[in-house]
Amino acid sequence: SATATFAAADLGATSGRVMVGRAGPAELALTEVHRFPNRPVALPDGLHWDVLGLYQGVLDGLGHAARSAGIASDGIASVGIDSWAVDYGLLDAEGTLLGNPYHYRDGRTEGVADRLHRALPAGEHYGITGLQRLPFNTVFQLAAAAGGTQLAAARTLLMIPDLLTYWLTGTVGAESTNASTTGLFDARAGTWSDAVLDRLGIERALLPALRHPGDNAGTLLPGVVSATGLPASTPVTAVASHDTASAVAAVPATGDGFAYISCGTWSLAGLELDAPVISEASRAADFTNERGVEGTFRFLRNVMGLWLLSETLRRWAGDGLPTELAPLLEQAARARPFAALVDPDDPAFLSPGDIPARIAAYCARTGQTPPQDRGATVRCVLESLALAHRATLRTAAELSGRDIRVVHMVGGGSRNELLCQLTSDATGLPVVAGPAEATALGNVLVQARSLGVVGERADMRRLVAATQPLRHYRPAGDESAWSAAARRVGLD
Ligand code: LFR
Repeated sequence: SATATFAAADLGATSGRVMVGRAGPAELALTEVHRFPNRPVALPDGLHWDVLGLYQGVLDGLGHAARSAGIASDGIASVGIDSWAVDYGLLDAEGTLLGNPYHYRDGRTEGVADRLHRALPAGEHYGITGLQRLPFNTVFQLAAAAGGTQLAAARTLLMIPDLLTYWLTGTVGAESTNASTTGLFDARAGTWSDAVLDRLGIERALLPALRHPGDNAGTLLPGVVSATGLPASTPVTAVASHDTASAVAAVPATGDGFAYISCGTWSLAGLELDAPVISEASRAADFTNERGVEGTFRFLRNVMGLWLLSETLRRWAGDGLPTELAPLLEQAARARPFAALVDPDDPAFLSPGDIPARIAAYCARTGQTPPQDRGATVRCVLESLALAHRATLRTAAELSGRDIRVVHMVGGGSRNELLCQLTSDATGLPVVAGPAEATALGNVLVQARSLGVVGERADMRRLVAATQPLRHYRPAGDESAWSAAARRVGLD
């Protein structure tokens, strides 16, 4: 089967992009045709996504894709959309969006999980969903909205990629990799959980029928055709619409025994499994069992990730300081090792704000001297992340009974050479870094698979490994120094 051209829209927490991807049995190449900022908006009722702006960005990007594919002459074979998980829009009986979707970092879910677990105990909830307890899981957001007028008027809940798909095609569905992040989904059965819905008094009708990666999600509405110049017959394909699921689909692993860290705003660190691991131990360690392509499970934990760095840079930019990354990373590389360490998953770091001040406060609270300059602050963030990567992968191996022989770092953070080297040093494992655009590649590959131009998961991975530039790191330095550092910050 021949090569084909696809459009992949990938929305991240700080920017969205539309890529044109060429894929075939021996070919895989991406071109970015449009990138636009994703800027959350604080309203009096909380922090929101500008979802109309994002949709417009997708339309503009599809217009660019249509024009660039026109040059390649075979046109766009299909369109796919992925984004972060958990967040949703509500539609009323007429299919109109009710209000602006909330940002998962909005503070209104504080304390909600504890309240909800009085109605449905945490152990029982986890036993069904296998989902790690993050304060912003969809189920907790819905509990925070309970009793409000919007939820009362709502007839349909759509996760962000499903909402954008609905605007493109008019079809309603719930893509399964994203549905598995809601806390309303039965991990083993792979369906919405009637047990959870009943216990929480959530109407079953609110949740659309499931779609799976590769399913057809309709063709373009007339307004979309005129806005983009794409033919009306262009299909939208349900990809692994949870960005992490797409990224893991494109991990260039060529054998077993691999772990992955999808490094972006978050570090999603764990393993791909054929069956979920749902036990008291996995719950205590806060491991999730989210759905991947081909019925796989992503057994992982969310580590706070490069959010700590990007939010630090945002603060420094606000102070008028230079925030070019390369010189800061050079200073960090020269800074004294293990001078100050934090647990990146401390809840203090979750909400937007002055991260350098919160790091200093954490250090003061734990009897450490706070980082004295900006290089030291960046070093503190990256070493702390490497320690969290190490702890998370060790726990994943232990809980699943798997051996890890190699760590694949994918996503934008895989460009950060210092983070990759520190992760290799901390884990004592070889690290393969790249591709940085794993999510968009996974998006394209699932579309290509659906059209039969590439094979199954192992073939997709071989194709990524054969076509994308990768960087290799070997563990260096003194392992015992990392053990001691891990003990110091409680990450052993
Ligand atoms: C990564 C991600 C994570 C999810 C978080 C919030 O972009 O999708 O997998 O836990 O964002 O949705």
